[in-house]
Amino acid sequence: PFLENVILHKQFMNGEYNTTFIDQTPELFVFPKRKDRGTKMLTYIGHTTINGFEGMTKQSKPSFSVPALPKVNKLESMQHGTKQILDERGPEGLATWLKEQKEVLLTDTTFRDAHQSLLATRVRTKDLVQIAEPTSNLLPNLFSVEMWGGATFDVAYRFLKEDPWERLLKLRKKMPNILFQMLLRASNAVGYKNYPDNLINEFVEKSSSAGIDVFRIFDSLNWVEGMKPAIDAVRENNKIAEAAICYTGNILDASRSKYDLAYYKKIARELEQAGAHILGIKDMAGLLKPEAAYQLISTLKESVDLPIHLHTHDTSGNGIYTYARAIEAGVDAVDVACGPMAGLTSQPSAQTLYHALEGTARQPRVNVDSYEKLSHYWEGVRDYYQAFESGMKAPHTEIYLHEMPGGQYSNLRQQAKAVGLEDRWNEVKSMFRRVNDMFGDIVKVTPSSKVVGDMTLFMVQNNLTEDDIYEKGETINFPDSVVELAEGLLGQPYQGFPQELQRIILKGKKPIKVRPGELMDPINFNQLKESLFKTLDRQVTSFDMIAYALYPKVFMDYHRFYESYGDVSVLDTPTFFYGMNIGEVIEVEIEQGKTLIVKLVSISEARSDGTRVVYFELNGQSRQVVVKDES
Ligand code: 3PY
Ligand code: ZN
Repeated sequence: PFLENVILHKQFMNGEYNTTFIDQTPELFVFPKRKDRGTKMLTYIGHTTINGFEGMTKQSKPSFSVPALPKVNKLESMQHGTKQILDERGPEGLATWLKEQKEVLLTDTTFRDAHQSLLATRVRTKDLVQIAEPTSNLLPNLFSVEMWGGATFDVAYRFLKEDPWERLLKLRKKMPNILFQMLLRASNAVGYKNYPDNLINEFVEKSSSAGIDVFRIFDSLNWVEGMKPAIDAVRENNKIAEAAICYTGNILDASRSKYDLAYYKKIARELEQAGAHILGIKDMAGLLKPEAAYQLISTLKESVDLPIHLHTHDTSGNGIYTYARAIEAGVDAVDVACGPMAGLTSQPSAQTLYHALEGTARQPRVNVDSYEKLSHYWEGVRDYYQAFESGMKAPHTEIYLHEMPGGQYSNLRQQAKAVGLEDRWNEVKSMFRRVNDMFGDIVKVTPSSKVVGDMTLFMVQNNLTEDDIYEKGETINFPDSVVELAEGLLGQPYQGFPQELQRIILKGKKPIKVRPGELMDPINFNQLKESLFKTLDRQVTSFDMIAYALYPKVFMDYHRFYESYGDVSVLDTPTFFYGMNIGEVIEVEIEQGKTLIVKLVSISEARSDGTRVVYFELNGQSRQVVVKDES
């Protein structure tokens, strides 16, 4: 507990300490009393009931209907799928198999990008695990299930207070027949900056052994050099390297020639050379128009020998038509989501695509009735997360102007609101595009999209025009992420960063030209293990070490939360977000076969110290916890 106090201390975390820090910081010697599992859980429920869930407007728990789980056969009778093909034939064999299929194959993104793009990535492991076995049973012909990576890793620790590795392990057990796919931001892993190469290797190795089969690897600047370490790591682990090109601009617009067909063809060939098993086209903002999809896929099919996997977002409402044209051009697989989790900023609907392709030779070989059964479940689950809906109600064609990625739209809107720019949202959108042009028409996807977003808010908030930047730039302190991009710390943008702007932003600092990973010291995992062991006061897993190395503060906050409240992933989602209503009874399975019955009996008035006493019954016994009322 002492070391924990040290490492968690604000001054220590900010690096503001010297040799007198311990002597002059008495609170380091105050150790919290350890609480039992039941008390921790009741404290969480009490806290959430009184204070609400962080970042959500407090309200009493609405009544939700229980999401309908389809009745399906047992795990033993599950039909073999792509996972078995990979196990038998290896990644090259699997890629060959994919190319041989007449029907278009489907990746279902419901467990990852769909909720990342519609519900701020908030879907919890509990709601995924419940539907995992039915999904595996009902959809054995899927190419893959995208269920990890992107923002899910960070959000799990940061907001959901659960361990993403556990999500992976639990789902893998329940879904043994379908390939598991994740989104890997190449050298940025599942974070927002470049990491040392040995951390990328360790991440890929551990996620492979925990259950990931297909790694969709992309670089936020389409810089192939930055993708090579991740591609190599995936190949070394005998898994499938799906190297993706992020689709940017509009190949149909002759006046916008930076990202033309020749550009995509060249990168595709480089990725094939670099060892990709599958070529991914990642249309993260939904900019790929139907005719462009036809031309792009036709060209790439002629240019490389790899199967091609297309990902889009349905923001404009054109998603199905885009897929239909890509399928005509011979695309091998496309990404869809289960109906109630599809459309708008998410992927196009699986069922809609199925019906759209009726009468064609390439209609996917999935059972559409099965998809409808799963839909009943997802309709119910989506209600749980209504507080995280973006508010977008209709197809949004303005995407073709501002080009914000699907997952960023609602996020940036929230950020804008947080800094008082809610009423200037239209201005923010057009500034986003202006910043894109100032940055030389840049690929925008995490994390480069975040940099464009940071610069956009910075300019709108400070009422800066593009001219102001060039005229007064010397006196402006730009956001850190903008400086890092200009410095080359996210890699090299195609055709370079505009020099004049780079000079203004860097103020004399020299940009780097090499891969940032080459300049970083490798992580010393032995040392990290030792120091984490002392801090956490428990066995340290490789999973903990990777998470800490990726984002130390987020991981330590999660650890501290866990110490106070225990494992909250066992709670049902309404209770997790809203707490309980007086008189309500819930069941909580804290481990297999061990269920607690919790009743919220009453809550006292706030006392003079600002705390309230929350009275529960736990398995029929009276229990009370004290909670600070933060209102
Ligand atoms: C992510 O990196 O999380 C994305 O989904 C990018 O599109
Ligand atoms: Zn996406």
